[in-house]
Amino acid sequence: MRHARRVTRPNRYPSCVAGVIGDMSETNTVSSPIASTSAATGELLVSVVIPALNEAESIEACVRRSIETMETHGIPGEVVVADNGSDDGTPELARAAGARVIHEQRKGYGSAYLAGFASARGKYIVMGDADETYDFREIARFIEPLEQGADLVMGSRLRGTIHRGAMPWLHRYVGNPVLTGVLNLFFRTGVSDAHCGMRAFRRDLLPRLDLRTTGMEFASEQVIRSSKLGLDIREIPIEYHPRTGESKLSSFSDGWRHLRFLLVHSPTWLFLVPGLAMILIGALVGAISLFNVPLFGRQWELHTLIAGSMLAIVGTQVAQLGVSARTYAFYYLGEHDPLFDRMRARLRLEHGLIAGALVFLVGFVMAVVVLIIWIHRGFGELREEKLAIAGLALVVIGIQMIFGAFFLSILGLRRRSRAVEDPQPPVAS
Ligand SMILES: Nc1nc2c(ncn2[C@@H]2O[C@H](COP(=O)(O)OP(=O)(O)OP(=O)(O)O)[C@@H](O)[C@H]2O)c(=O)[nH]1
Ligand SMILES: [Mg+2]
Repeated sequence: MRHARRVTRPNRYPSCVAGVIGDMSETNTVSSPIASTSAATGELLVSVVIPALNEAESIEACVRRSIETMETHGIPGEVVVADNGSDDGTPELARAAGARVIHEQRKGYGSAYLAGFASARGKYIVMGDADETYDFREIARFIEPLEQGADLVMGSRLRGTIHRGAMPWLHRYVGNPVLTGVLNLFFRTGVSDAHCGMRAFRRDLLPRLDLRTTGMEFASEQVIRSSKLGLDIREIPIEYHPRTGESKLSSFSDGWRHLRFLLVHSPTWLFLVPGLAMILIGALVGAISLFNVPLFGRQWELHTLIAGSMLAIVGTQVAQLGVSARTYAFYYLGEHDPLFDRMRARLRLEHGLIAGALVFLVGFVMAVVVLIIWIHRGFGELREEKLAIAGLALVVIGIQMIFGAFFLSILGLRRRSRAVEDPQPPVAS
């Protein structure tokens, strides 16, 4: 472990990551404080859960190393191997090495972990791959922060050491940093290596974490859910070694599953940010054309206005989906959302209806002006396309806003029926 280093630079993510624990040499002794705690309570302190799919070459070493490490540190523990129908003897080898093997029918890394967690009995669960990439002699380093109050301890390969050949270039410099960057942009977890497979957490948190994903995106789900619950997440730098056996990770399909998971769990970034950007750009572009503002030395005519109107209409639809998704998450998924909560207290259905009606009215007046001009010209030739297009866009947007407001109100019905069952102080509807 001599390459593992203590990270002394200022914490980049002060919001969640409470600390970076130092080098393994500090804890790799028999007199570890962990030993005395567990001895005092007599409970099973650690379950090492290892998902394994055809890892015959390495599973024994992983199980043995885990058991030896726990013995060395006096940690009462167990090793659970979660198998998914390996056909190379992995379960038999794991059992012979001292693990309890469980079989999960549903395929996937996440499914295997969920089954392993369900059968684990330790106070803490240590997670790690069956391919010798992670060093199970580091178990004690993961447990110590948990004993000091952490909820989730993440290994960080990017802050530790990635040995030559351990991670393909594409994952090292593109996949992992980009997906971790997106994850932190969306969810502000403060974790530097969100896909690191070696981690440890308190088992009693499982019901609150409510993890569900079945594939490799399970790694992201656990970090995001922990962060959303405001748990104490800490990181320790670890080493990452070249794999034994064949990788089960598929760069593009698993990368896409991760990205898809991040998007569908962040209505703000999936809908609201692009929707509002489209409305803003559409309105700006439309106004430049409608009011004949010269830009870049030329006038912007009908086609510009059509493009601007389209952007504004589509943007309104997308933003409205975002507001609906956040409303849904708030009422049905129990997600805490301070901004939404503030808006909910101030805005009623009627506010949405009035805003929609006003936008509709402006558009309608534009259409009436076009009609009047036409009548004045004796129903002759009419060249008021700009006013007609802008009016049409505003009428469409206004109608969308009116029905969108009703839809939000329908989503909120659940809150009202709950209030009937369990009377609470009145809140604005
Ligand atoms: N039971 C079970 N285990 C799986 C499944 N998919 C992956 N695993 C295990 O999960 C761990 C992680 O998979 P890996 O193939 O190592 O993926 P990775 O660590 O992201 O990629 P590498 O860097 O190539 O190791 C390994 O122990 C696999 O054996 C699965 O469908 N079922
Ligand atoms: Mg691996």
